[in-house]
Amino acid sequence: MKTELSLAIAGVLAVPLVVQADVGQEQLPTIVVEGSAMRAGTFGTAPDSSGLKDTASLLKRVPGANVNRNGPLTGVASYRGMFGNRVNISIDGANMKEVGPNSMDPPLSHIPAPLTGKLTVHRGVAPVSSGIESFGGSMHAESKKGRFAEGDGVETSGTASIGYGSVDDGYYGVMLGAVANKNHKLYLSGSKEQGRDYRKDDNNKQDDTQYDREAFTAGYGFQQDGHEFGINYSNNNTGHTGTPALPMDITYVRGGLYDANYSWDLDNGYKVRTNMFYQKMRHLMDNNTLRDVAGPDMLNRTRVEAGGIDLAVDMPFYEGVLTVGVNGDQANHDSDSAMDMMMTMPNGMNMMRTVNTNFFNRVERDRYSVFSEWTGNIAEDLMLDIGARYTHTWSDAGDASTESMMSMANMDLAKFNSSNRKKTFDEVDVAGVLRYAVNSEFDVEVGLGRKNRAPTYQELYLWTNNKAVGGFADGSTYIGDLDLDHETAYQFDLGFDWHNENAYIAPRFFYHYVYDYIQGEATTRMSMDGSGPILQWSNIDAQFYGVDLEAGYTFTENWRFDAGLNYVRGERINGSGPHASDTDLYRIAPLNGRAQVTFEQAGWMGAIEGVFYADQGDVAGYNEEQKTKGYILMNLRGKYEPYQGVVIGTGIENVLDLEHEDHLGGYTNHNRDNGRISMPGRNIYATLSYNW
Ligand SMILES: [Cu+2]
Repeated sequence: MKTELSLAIAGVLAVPLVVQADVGQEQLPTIVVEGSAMRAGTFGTAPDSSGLKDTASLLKRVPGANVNRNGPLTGVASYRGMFGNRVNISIDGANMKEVGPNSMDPPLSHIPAPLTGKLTVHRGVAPVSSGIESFGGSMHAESKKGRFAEGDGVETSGTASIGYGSVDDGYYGVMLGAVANKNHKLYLSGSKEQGRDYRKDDNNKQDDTQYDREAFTAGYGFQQDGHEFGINYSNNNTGHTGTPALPMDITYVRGGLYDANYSWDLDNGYKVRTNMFYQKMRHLMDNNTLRDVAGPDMLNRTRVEAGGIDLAVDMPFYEGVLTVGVNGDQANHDSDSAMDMMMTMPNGMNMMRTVNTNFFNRVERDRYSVFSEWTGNIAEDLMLDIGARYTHTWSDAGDASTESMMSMANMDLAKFNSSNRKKTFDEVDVAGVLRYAVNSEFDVEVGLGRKNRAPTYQELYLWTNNKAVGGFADGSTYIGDLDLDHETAYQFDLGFDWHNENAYIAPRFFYHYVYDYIQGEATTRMSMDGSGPILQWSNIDAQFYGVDLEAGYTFTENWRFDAGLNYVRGERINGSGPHASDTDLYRIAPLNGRAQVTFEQAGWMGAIEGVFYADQGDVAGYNEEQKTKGYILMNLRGKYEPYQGVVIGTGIENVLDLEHEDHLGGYTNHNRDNGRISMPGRNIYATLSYNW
């Protein structure tokens, strides 16, 4: 049994029931759900239009997962009600840092979906080996890298793919080529995606949803006698791209990720795995290139420079494998904004002036972590995966500055610059999963965990009220708090999995209690734009519970039915103040599900898919979250493979052209008064791909 991410330190020892949902041809990213009953080809057997969007779109097909959609390329991963920095995400083994203080470039947006080879999601309590701060879950995306030759000669491999979608007149083109023998591999890829504002119904477009991105990767791989080495560079150049749920749009996100890994299989169960990354990105956003808003023109220029190193050793221990590892990373953030403001000059005249503010100056957040994990059989039919991790987080921020003449901003600034901003957090994570094969058709799994998360730099260092809060998109204005504690979650997960030759059903129940959950609390300040009280990040207590379920039935060789259902509830515990009785947490997906009937025969495939979202009335009071109406969408998908490796995909999404709003989407222009952003109307799409 081979680890899914053999080279990344985040690699997990494969457990007996890792099921690989190999979604048909290689042109589609493979979705791997660790510890899932998801059968081969459950959802996503047919090419869909997600090739025109980011990898995060794939999460809608993963039990318990979802996407906070802040823009066409800005999909923030959500898992069982937790999202953003609460979910650990690695890209090619690197824990990438966002250059945007408002998460305009969440990690899963770094590699376009057509260049993503595999997305792995840990279901239930994520093992400690899956990364530092796997607080709300753990996900790993890997880019396509070509393959080594199987014979003695030189072989080439690659992918070429194009696609078009009508709803936004969007297209993409992707090419990856690799030349390799059985020991060496060189590869190069490039992609381009572009689309206009999408149609939300017959006659209307949703403003601010155009997108434009180019990406390329290049790399080299080596394998011989148990040694594997790889070096990879991935570059992302996102141009004018809307993020309607945020106060500004992307003018650009530019930069790249260097990643190198090495592993050595020493036989007899011993293995060494290392991974290293370095990343440097620049970003510019503004509120007047793509959108037309009342109020002052603003722009914000940001930079990130980050790096990390991981090392793990696997060794046989009792009847299983013991892994011991260290992880560390560092990130440096800077952010400067400029706002046009009317100012009263000393002579009494009013003049429009540009006011510069250095919001985040030499902000640093470093993590040092060690872990140990054991996986093996403790009895016949009884598997245990148990681990512990210790993490030390250190963060600091340099002096901020502003040209603003507002007295409140200058008071905040003086207070921040005279405060001690060096913060350290020490955290111990533990996770254990016990899996019992009751018989060949029935498994039971119990998971227990204690997971921690240190505050983000925005939660600590946002020294005056602002909306750059990690893609929260709730329309509110926030202030940071230098006295925040880290969050500690106690997690319980119980899964059942019945399966026989023709059918499966696998429900999973979970309960999480979170001490010091970080959420906004009202201050006495009122925001100037009428969006209610200014909130400050604060520690509260919270609980999450719910169930996610997957099921399927194979009628005949050609006909199949698959379905999934997700329910999660998040509540504050022991609240006080004006919203004490209104305890629901923010941005929790309503009850939702999907069902698909698939027909497959001799190179042809067709599917009808129904997606359903219930009303969401359990909304957060503290940030005046708005309720949403439920909806049902119908999608039709087809696929035809005329020759080996050539796949034509086509379909219609939202066949009935229903105007609908997603509870996890935000408000137009980050303003609750504008109502929620509409999701795309009917989309007719076609894709063509060739793999060799
Ligand atoms: Cu931004």
